[in-house]
Amino acid sequence: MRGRFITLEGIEGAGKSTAMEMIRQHLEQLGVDLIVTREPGGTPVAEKIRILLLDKSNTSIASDTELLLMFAARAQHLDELILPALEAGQWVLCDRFTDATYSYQGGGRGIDKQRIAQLEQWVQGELRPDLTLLLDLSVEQGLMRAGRRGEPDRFEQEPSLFFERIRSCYLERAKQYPERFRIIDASQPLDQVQQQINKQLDNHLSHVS
Ligand code: Z5A
Repeated sequence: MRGRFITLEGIEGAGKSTAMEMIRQHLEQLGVDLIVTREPGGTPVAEKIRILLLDKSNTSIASDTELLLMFAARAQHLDELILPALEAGQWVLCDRFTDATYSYQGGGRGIDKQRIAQLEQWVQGELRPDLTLLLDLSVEQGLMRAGRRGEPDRFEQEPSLFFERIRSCYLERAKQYPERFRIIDASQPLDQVQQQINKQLDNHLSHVS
């Protein structure tokens, strides 16, 4: 049986890295054979593309270049890691996926969503996540948390309006695809965020088995 594909999304400072670890622990305790990965990245070549994308000295990257690099990294990631794992029956937990492209390059940079949809179809075919956990909180709170982490990367240097557009786009997508999106209130203290996430994972598992 094909494995399940779970993605985690949210604006800067939403707590994805923290949540990834909680999810990994919870699923492994339940006996799930799990691979944990991230985008952009996840394979040696895709990680090199990630470095290009996050390097804040690359001030002249055009929006279309950014979009194509995201999908180039994704094509490699799918070919080398995600698809073989799913086909082998493993579950894949991925820190960001194509909803981030719709939200950052579509919502944030203003690229036409139809163009993103064409690339999505080309690179992924019919593959979509089975479950997407969206960590949602205000931009103000997210940027305050992210600010505690030191040097900002190329995206983190953007103004708060950029992240407002990204958050709106994520929330629109959650409305558009209610069958796979679950919104987690990430403004809550960590133990409550963990409870919300575990509840959604248990619910998802109960429908799989
Ligand atoms: N990007 C894109 O544009 N298009 C795409 O298609 C894709 C990506 C796939 C890299 O992503 C960049 O790529 C990203 C979007 C773009 N933009 N940037 N930058 P990334 O996921 O690697 O980068 P990130 O958003 O900065 O994620 P992060 O570093 O993993 O941060 P986070 O997961 O949102 O937060 P965190 O490190 O877990 O938590 C931040 C701080 O808050 C930390 O001190 C925690 O201890 C604290 N925290 C977390 N949760 C809580 C709660 N509940 N209460 C209090 N404090 C908390």
